[in-house]
Amino acid sequence: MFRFPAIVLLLALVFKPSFADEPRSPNKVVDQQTRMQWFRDAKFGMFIHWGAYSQAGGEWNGETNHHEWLQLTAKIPLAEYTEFAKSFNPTRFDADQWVKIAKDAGMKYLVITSKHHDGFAMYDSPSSDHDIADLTQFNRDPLKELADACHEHGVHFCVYYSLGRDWEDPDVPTGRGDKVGFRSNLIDYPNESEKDFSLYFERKVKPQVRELLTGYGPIGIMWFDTYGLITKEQSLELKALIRELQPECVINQRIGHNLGDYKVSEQEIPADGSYDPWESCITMNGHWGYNKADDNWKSPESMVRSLVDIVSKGGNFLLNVGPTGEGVIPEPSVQRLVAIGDWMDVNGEAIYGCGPTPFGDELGKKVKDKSGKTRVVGKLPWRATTKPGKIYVHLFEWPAGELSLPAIPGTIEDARILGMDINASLEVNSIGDRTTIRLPDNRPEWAIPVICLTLAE
Ligand code: H79
Repeated sequence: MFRFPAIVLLLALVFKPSFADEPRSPNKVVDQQTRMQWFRDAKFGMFIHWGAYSQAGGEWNGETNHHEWLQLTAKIPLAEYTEFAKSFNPTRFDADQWVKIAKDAGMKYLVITSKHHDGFAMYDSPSSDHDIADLTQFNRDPLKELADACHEHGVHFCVYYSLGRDWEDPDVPTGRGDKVGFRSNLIDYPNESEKDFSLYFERKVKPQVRELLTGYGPIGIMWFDTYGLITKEQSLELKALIRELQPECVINQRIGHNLGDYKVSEQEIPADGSYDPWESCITMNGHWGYNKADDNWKSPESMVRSLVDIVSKGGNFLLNVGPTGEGVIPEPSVQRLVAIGDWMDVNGEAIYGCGPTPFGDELGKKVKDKSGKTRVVGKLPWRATTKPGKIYVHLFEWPAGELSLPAIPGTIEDARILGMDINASLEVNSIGDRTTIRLPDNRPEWAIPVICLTLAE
């Protein structure tokens, strides 16, 4: 684990004056900052989409493009889906191994689907019989095992919960206007107008959120998805319940009505980091849940580039794996995580606990094309992250001869490449308002080398 106690202290000093003149209750501000601190420093987490649907590997009646939405996309009636769920028996599931894979990749938190849109709970839920304990012969609680393994290995254990969709419960209306019912189980519960969200909220959501926050030790994040038709009062009530049970627990924005602690971006990286704090969740291939036909894997290099891009914009990267119905993280995912971990071993200090770029021009500019669509033009092939006294420049391409940077906020005392010979200080020159750094002819053999600039006090 990378730890930076001195930096945390410095940051606290740096931030203090800006909070001092804000008209908020001091206790509340400290609480929020304390709650978010580990999340801000962590930067990199593992998302796990795993449920009864994983058994199918995306295949149903000859179609191979299904995923965690299997029940809906393959139009499976609840009784049939429930029968199918009964055969879920992930005998090869090994929580310690999963946590080790995440940790070795440099991930500091793990978010597992406790209940996806199918409404099937992946833990022993006292308030529902639509769960792994009641339906299957798998006589274990995977969430308990993962929570214990995470807590033992110092990884923040977090849970995903599908809030506004549940295809088992009869009272979950979805959509508005011409989209009424568009994500509902209309096979078993065709009458949308009879559905009463508050019945589902009281019967299933509140009890299950309580169970998750009382039975599994500290929960790092309650990661809600698709808040759907929840009212503001209900979101507030849910938030109060979480704050009461675990005041330290972070809540993502999908609790609804902008009441969460941070914003989520799904399958995309925003052009800049204009909101704060935030997280991008992204798949390694084209699916969240296991799809055995999907070989469209992203390269480790492109995923490291995403991580760097996100951190340079002040965000976190939540990278997904979709384990099989047997409980195995697919080998292509494991291989990629190992490669990302190798990069993190050398360059982690330029990621963990880092702030966003001190520059900004490298992110490009937003322009609207003729059809009114926004595009980003003029992006440069590098990103920057910061810590007090340091600027890290991550090179997506190796420039010939020298790297030219915009004006540096400070004087550079030393420049070197992380992971290279400790004595190999690089030559720095200031020309006008630009700074150039002379690079060695032989680039490091790994992708995305990082130049660490140390600034004079
Ligand atoms: O859990 C994952 C998704 O199942 C869930 N959120 C992430 C984290 C999600 N629920 N709704 N949505 C995402 C938004 C809808 C996405 C869609 Fe699609 C993309 C609808 C059509 C294209 C997914 C892919 C469903 C059909 C194809």
